[in-house]
Amino acid sequence: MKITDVSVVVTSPGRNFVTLKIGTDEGVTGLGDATLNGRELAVASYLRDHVVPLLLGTDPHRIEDTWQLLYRGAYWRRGPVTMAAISAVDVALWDIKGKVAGLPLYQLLGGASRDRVATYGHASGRDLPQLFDSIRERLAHGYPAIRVQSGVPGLHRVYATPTAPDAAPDPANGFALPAVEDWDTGAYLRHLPRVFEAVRAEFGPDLPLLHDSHHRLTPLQAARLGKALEPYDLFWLEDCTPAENQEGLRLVRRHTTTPLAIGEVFNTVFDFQTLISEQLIDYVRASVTHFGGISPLRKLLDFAAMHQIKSAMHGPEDVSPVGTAAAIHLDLAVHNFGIQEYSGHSPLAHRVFPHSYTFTDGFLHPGDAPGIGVDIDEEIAAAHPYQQSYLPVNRLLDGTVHDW
Ligand code: EZ4
Ligand code: CO
Repeated sequence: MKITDVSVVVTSPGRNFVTLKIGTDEGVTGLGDATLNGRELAVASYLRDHVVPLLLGTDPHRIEDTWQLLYRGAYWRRGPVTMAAISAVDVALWDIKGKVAGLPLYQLLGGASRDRVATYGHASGRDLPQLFDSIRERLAHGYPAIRVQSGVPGLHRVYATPTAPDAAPDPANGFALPAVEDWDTGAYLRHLPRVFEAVRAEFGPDLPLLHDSHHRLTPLQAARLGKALEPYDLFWLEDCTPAENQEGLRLVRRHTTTPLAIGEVFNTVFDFQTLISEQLIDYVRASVTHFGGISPLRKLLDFAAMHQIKSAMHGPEDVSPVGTAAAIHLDLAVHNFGIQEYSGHSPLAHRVFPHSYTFTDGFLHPGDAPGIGVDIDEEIAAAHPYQQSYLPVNRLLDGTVHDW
C-alpha cells in the first residue's frame, strides 16, 4: 500500500480548521487535524511545503516509523507548529489503518475500557446571576461536570466570560487585530473564592466543578488560590501558573490539595517530565492535535498512569471534529482516563465534518465506523475559506502585557 496523494484543507465554518487528507493507491483515505488557533497558516505551510513531499510513495501502515522520521528527521524538534503537523499525519495514518482493518480506532488501541466518555462543559458569567443561568443551561445539556469562569469586579473583558459589546477587534490594514482583555490578579484572587462559595451554595456539594486560571498566577499566588478553594472541593484547578515553569509547581503542590491540571499548550513528553515524575499534577491536558498525535499521547498516558495521573484532553472548539474524534477513541481505550473537555462545534462545522461520534446526556462515544469515523465535505469546506483571526491578548491595568 502506498500514499499517492496528500492535501491540506483550510476552512472556516465559523472558525478556522486545518485538515490533512492522505490518499492511497487502494482508495482508502485518512484525515488528521492540524489546527493551531491563531497560527493556522503556519501549520498548513509546514505540511504542504515540507511534509507532503516526504509522504508521497511511502507505506501508510508504518505509523511509528513515519512519526519518528518527521520528528527526528527534521532536526528542529518540538514546538507547536511542528507537532500539530506531525499530529495530523499520525492521526490520518491511524485512520487509514482502522479503515483497512474494518475497525474503529479504539479497537486498535486495545478496545474499550469503558462504555462511554464523561465530559465537562463550560459555564461563565460576568456576574453570579449570569453564571448561575449558564451553569443551569450546561446541566440541561446533560454535562456531568462544569468548568466555572467568572467576570471580576472592576475588569471589563475577562478570559472566557461573555465579552462586552465593544470587544470586537478593530480592523487595521485589512487585518483583524487581537481583542484586548484586561487583568488584575489581586482582584481575581479576592473574588474567585466568593464565586465558588456562591456556586456551591446554589448547586450543592455533588456537582464536579473545574476552573481554569489560564497561566496567570505566580507559584505563590497559585498556592494561595488552591488553598482558598479547598473548601469548595474543585475537580481541578487548571493552568494555575505559566506552564513552562515546572519547578514552580513544587511550591504550589506543597501548599494545597486542590487537584491540578496542566498541559494544553505542551507538545512533547519532555514538557511533562518533571510534572509527572515528581507527581506535581493530577491531570494531563495534552490534546491529540497539539501533542503529535495518537502515538505519542498514548505513551504519555502510560507514563502518567505510573504516577496515578489521569487524562484530561483539551477539547475546545478550536480542536476540529477530526481532532475531537481522535481524542474520543483514545479516551475510550486508555485505562487512566479522567475526563474529556467538550465544547462542541457549530452546526456548520458538523456539516463540513460529518462524524460517527455522538454526544448524548453529557457523554461521548466514538461510534463504530472504521478508523476515526470522520469525513470532510470538501465542497462546503471550500465555500467557507480561511478568515484571518487572532486569539485575544491580555494587559494589566497599567498596560503591561500579561499571560493570556
Ligand atoms: O483558551 O483552546 O481549557 N481550555 C482553554 C481553551 C484555550 C483555547 C486556545 O486556543 O484554555 O479555551
Ligand atoms: Co485551559
